[in-house]
Amino acid sequence: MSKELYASFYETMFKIRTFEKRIEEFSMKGEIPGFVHLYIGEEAIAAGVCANLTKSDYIQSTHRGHGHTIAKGASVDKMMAELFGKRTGYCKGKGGSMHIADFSVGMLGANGIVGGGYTLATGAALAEKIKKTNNVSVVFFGDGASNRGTFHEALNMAAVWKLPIVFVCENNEWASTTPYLTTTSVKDIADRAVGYGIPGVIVDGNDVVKVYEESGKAIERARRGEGPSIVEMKTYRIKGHFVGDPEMYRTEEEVQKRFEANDPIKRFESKVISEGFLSENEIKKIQETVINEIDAAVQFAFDSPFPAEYELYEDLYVD
Ligand SMILES: Cc1ncc(C[n+]2csc(CCOP(=O)(O)OP(=O)(O)O)c2C)c(N)n1
Repeated sequence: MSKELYASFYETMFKIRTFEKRIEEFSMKGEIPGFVHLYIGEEAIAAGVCANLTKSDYIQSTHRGHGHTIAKGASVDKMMAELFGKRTGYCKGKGGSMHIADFSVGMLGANGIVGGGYTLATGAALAEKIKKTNNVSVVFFGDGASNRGTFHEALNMAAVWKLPIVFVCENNEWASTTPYLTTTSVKDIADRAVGYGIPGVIVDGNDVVKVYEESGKAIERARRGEGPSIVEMKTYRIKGHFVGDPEMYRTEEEVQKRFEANDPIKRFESKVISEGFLSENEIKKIQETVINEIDAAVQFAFDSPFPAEYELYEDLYVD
């Protein structure tokens, strides 16, 4: 563990948080079209996992994908423009929050289909195995998504062929309005690994260092050709399922209590200060740089044009 690594964890988590807060603000004002699912409170997972990856490794994301995309190194300018529906965005403003991809940094895509990512990520891992690279593929998924059939199909194939893939579960205890224990057969989703003869580990998903270390072991195992693992990150969904969710199914007190006890950024901040890795001043500097970067992204989105009407049917098919 080095000062640089700790600073980069902090920067990534703070960038995700700042991005999400701006998106929430504009979405509430009705300036962002379409559904938006926020990653606030889960930043340590994307930051810790992606710190183990290079640009030639792949990730496959979910409907709650902004954090993964930022942590993998995508442009916040193009993300912001996409969310605002502008022509300079990743999908020329025609895809929105759940369709952002950037192959240049190994980000294969967010996915509006719950459980839609497993088989794509498994395919990417198979391709890397056939090409004999040592790249790995990581698929993020929620507790709700672990009950889809695609989860089990992809796990079985990845285990049988020892593919270089890691299944990272973000167990935030909620699948939309449903508490996961009412719909999931096991308390720990990592236990499902036993059925496929692969390792399954449970990690405090709000501790970025633990996330980094434990996902790192699974990623290195996959890189060595020893096959897939499930890494279950225990976390909690702080915001509504989507921006605007009335959240009739839980109390504000419950959410506040969980956030105060477990905010991954606050926890990491106290750790790095008390252990002497970063000073308060250094943290402030990181915050200022990040806020400027996100402000510039918002400005970029504001200044960019909407796509023209004639572009509506473009980019639907390849030649
Ligand atoms: C196949 C499919 N079924 C249902 C939905 C509607 N839906 C969107 S998100 C969601 C809940 C997903 O929960 P989870 O996988 O735990 O992820 P989280 O939202 O908690 O990050 C549902 C049911 C969908 N998008 N796709």
